[in-house]
Amino acid sequence: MAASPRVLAIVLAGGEGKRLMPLTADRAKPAVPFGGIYRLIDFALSNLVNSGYLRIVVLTQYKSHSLDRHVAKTWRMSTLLGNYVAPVPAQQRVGKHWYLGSADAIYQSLNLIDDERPDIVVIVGADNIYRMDFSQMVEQHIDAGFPLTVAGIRQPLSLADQFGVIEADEDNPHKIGEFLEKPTEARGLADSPTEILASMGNYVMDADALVEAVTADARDESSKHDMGGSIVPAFVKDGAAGLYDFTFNDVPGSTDRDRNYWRDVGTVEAFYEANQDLISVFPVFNLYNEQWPLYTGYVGLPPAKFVYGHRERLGHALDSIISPGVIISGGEVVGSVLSPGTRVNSWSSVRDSVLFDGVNIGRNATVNRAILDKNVVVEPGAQLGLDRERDLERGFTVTESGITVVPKGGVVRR
Ligand code: ADQ
Repeated sequence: MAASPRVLAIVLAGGEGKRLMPLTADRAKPAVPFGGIYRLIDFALSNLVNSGYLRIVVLTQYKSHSLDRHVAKTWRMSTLLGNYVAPVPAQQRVGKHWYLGSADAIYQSLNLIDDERPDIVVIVGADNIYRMDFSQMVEQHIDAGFPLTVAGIRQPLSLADQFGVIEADEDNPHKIGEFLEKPTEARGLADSPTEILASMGNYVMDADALVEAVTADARDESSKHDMGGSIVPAFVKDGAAGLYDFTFNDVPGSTDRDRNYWRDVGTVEAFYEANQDLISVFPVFNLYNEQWPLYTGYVGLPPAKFVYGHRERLGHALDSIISPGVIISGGEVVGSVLSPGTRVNSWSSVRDSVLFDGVNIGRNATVNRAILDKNVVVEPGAQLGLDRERDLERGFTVTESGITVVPKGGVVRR
């Protein structure tokens, strides 16, 4: 292989995100807003770009309108040097069906690999929050010599059924010995019985091996046609899968606290927790690392504004992230993430919550441990997140740990 291989990146962005409902009722999971100004996909794309990989195709599928618009608007690059971030909708090139799974999505888009003729393909999911230098993984991939390399990270044993669970080869730490996709039962690691080694859903592959594997998989009618469920197990069975330990990934500017932070935000609970991770005083995920910037769309809004309000309740926000275009007028915001254009009016209180774009909190309203989707209106005097039964009766989703979710455009009445 050439000293400096030609790399194509594929971002798998077609997942339905059922467990993130109702936040995915109207948008693809990678387009879900996160951390005020970002969308989930911005993290994967920022990592690729910062790693120096500037030829990127984004495979989209379900409810992809807002995702396509975001990618096209935010991530358009000068094509002068042959670089691009291109959203590619389900092609139906090889049959009248949508993508069956992530391996089928790649199979249906093989023309992109034909066009680009890469040596190596970096395949990443679009729903995780982290910083990672993929070039370090590519380096190990080339050195170790396996046609497929899977990135692994330690995760709690209790989450084993949500991940591909990896066991390293006994003699070679850079090789996968066993792999089970979302097993109902798993055993902990020898040196840490409460943890497993989980696949991060990021793969580096030799391009020819990828083409061969997804083509063979497409012919196999018993296959689930996804990377974790079909392609990875096939390589592991042949003793041909490498393992990249994310612990060794070193991103410039990361702190002891946030080095190797990675969250799968597949559920509402995990999504909420990851938002909270941004706002602690010493955040476990640091948005302010300028050596590995996180890019997103410029919203073109004025700066955030805090209005004095009334003597007994000054407009303020503490331990919170406040985006452009927000006006906090005589209301109180604590422990929350506010997206662009939200309004918080007099005598209201917003605590431990995540507000998407354009949310309006009326006077005297109280919002506690809630996620409010785009343009939600909380009427003056209304209460949310204080009485689980009441929130359920009003048709809102309430998670096991008591997070209330109000869907896009919802109205919270008094
Ligand atoms: P999941 O995330 O559950 O597990 P999957 O639903 O296949 O697996 O999603 C993987 C990625 O592919 C996501 O970014 C998703 O949006 C995208 N995707 C899914 N179907 C697609 C399709 N048809 N077209 C385009 N994109 C599609 C995976 C691995 C596990 C691993 C976890 C880590 O299978 O082994 O542990 O990721 O989060």
